[in-house]
Amino acid sequence: MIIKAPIKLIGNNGSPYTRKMVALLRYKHIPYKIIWGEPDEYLDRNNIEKPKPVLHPTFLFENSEKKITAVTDSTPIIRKLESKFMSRSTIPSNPVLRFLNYLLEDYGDEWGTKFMFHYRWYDDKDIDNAGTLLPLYANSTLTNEELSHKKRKNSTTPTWKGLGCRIEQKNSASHRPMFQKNYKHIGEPFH
Ligand SMILES: N[C@@H](CCC(=O)N[C@@H](CS)C(=O)NCC(=O)O)C(=O)O
Repeated sequence: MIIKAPIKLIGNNGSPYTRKMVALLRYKHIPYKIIWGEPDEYLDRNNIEKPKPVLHPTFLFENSEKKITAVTDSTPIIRKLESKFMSRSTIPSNPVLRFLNYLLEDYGDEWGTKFMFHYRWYDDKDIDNAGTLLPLYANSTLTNEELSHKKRKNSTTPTWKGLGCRIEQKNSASHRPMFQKNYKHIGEPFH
């Protein structure tokens, strides 16, 4: 994999992982070019083989034959970027701190987002808000029909199944107390 600046990625402003990676690129002063939109649609339009699964953000690197390769999953991508762009490191050199850093990152990635997605997709007013904002973040020139179609798709498709927070939870509210309790619990140290 050839990693060279400017780093190209496709993402959405409402995606926490996109925000995480843009923050990292900015912190490390790595030049980047972000394509705001749906990675799926961009890859189709440009005949680029899709990673499995396609996620926000999707990075576009080159392989050894200079072919564009779409790559996802922020944690290993951060480690790849660190090996190429060493200044302003985000990975502690001390092995104990490095482990804690990895643990916190993994907790944030795998669990912090569960609360966020739960609150985003649980109540009708939140579904309506996120269902409207997310497609418009990706493309602010959508027609009303296109926006309605995307909103319908968002509120009926269990998009978040890989993240353990599905739209069907609306019908089975069993996880809600756990999300609320844990959300308050992790917020406590910051109050
Ligand atoms: N482990 C991945 C997770 C990325 C992820 O789940 N992104 C969400 C949006 S924030 C996503 O693309 N979900 C599926 C979808 O939108 O279709 C990472 O760290 O990059």
